Amino acid sequence: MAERSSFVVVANRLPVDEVTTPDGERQWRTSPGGLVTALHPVLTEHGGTWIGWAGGTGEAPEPFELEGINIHPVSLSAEELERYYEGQSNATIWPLYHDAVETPVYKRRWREAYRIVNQRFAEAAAEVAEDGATVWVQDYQLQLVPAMLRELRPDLKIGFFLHIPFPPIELFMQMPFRAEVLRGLLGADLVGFQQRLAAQNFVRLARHLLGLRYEGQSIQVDGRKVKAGAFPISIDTREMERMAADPAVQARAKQIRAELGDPKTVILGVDRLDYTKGIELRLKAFRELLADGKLKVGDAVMVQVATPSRERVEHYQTLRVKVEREVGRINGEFARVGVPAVHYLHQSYSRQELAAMYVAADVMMVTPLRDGMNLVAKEYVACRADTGGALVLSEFAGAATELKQAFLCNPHDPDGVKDALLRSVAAEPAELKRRMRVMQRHLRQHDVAEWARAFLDELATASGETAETDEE
Ligand code: ADQ
Repeated sequence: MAERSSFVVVANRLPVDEVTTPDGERQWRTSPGGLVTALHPVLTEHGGTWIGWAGGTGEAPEPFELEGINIHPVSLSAEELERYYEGQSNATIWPLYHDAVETPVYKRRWREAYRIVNQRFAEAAAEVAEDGATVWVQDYQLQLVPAMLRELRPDLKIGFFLHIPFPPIELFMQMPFRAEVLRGLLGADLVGFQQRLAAQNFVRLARHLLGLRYEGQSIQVDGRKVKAGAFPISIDTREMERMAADPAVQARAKQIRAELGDPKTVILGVDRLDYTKGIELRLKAFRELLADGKLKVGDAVMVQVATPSRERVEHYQTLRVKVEREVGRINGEFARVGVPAVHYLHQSYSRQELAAMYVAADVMMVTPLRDGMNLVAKEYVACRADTGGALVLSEFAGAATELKQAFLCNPHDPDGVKDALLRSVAAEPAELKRRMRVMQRHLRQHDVAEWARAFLDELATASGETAETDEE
């Protein structure tokens, strides 16, 4: 019998990795990440449980406790991994919710697997939640869970947070099982989004698709009130600042610059290798500036970290080929022996190494075509306590709503991207300092702990039942 908890987090992935110790023993470790950092205090205070997939297929490991958190693994078969995760989550919902920048693929068998797996997560939550517990469901892989869980356990307070954008009505309406997904989300008492516009898309959709009434951000459904709201996620700002100030990280940053040949301008990109991140367009902008003679190899160097991601999904395989072709083309045309124009790193790094790269970079390019938030942009700003460095940021990243002092650009306009990059390269140190300071102040106030607190406070006050049952 699993431990029962008054606070339960339900997310596709558990915040743990299985590692092999030097003496060959298999052990669980918490994996570093903003969500676990933010929720750790709440989870340990309440003897909380985290429900999720542990990685790997077949039978799930038994529940266990790690650093004060009850870990409750959920199983996925190889077929479910392919259909629920790679298929429905990452080849249907992910592209659709990101403005269909890649064509979403719709398959009946993927939807069926998504339902089955969502039901399994809901049942796990129903099993571990105490009477009247708070359950916080995370992200696009689990949108049916709130309603499934409410059906099993009407006594619970259920929150849902979507980490990715929520599309406008016209796009959402493409999805074959659209009403089921919307009803799934409406099972929650509070549905949180990164952006105010996303919350608006959601309430309008509820009226358009299901004829539900709303007032402000509050939807009337089955005699209940469902609140929608914007809760922009953030980072552990202090921790990031501390890491960047660490003498070992500072020394490593100097070493990185030296290894790059001490160029005038180091331009950095750090992204999961994902078609939403605008990696190709950034490379193209850099190539055109080299071709125009506005930037010179040796003076300027680009480092693109592209973290391996979703490698079995076709969209991602095609993207990798395109990005690697573009890197090859740029180096082929512009590099000299021993002086590449672009350093391309298809690898994962430790938090420290990433911080050293941020410290080493003069310009950070974050140019997604669409992004829920984009934490890389916030991490870069937090790492630049020296107030050097410039952030070039797409208007289509959620982060642009907050980081207004970045060099903002429209990623669909190549000339606009080139212009923002050139302006950031040419900016005076005093101007960069002024911009950085304002953004840093913002991130100190709005860190990930504040994000979690704001959501959970709002959920605690969500009233649930209402007297009216006035659906149209
Ligand atoms: P992601 O699309 O994964 O997140 P992002 O917010 O940038 O995008 O987060 C990526 C994280 O991975 C960052 O913390 C970054 O430091 C880390 N990372 C990237 N490359 C790495 C590498 N090579 N090695 C080690 N770490 C690396 C989704 C949404 C975003 C939203 C977040 C959180 O798509 O819009 O901001 O969730 O809600």
